[in-house]
Amino acid sequence: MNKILLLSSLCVTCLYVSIANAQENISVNLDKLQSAFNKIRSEEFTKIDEDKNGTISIKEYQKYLIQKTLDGSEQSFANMDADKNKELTKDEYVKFGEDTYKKIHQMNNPK
Ligand SMILES: [Ca+2]
Ligand SMILES: [Ca+2]
Repeated sequence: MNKILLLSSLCVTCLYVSIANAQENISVNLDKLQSAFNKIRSEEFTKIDEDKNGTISIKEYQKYLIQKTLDGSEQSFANMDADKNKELTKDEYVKFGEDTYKKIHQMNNPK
């Protein structure tokens, strides 16, 4: 009986240690993620600040967003253009919406 109790308490201790290690790892990974994100934002700021005066004007910000939107539109257009003929048919356009909806639904309802 004592052996069972000792074994049980060892298992519980192992479980607590595992959880503590997992939480520490998550915390470390979040710190790394935050650090990487800050680096990206900092580099992005430097890119947006075209005249290099240390601040972003509304014009600089709008120009950056327009370019980013244009770049993104090329990628989303290519994703929708199933036969890659540089034209979207109504079917391609509608089907892409259906496929996207199905993917989102599957992600939110994993089996
Ligand atoms: Ca500026
Ligand atoms: Ca097409």
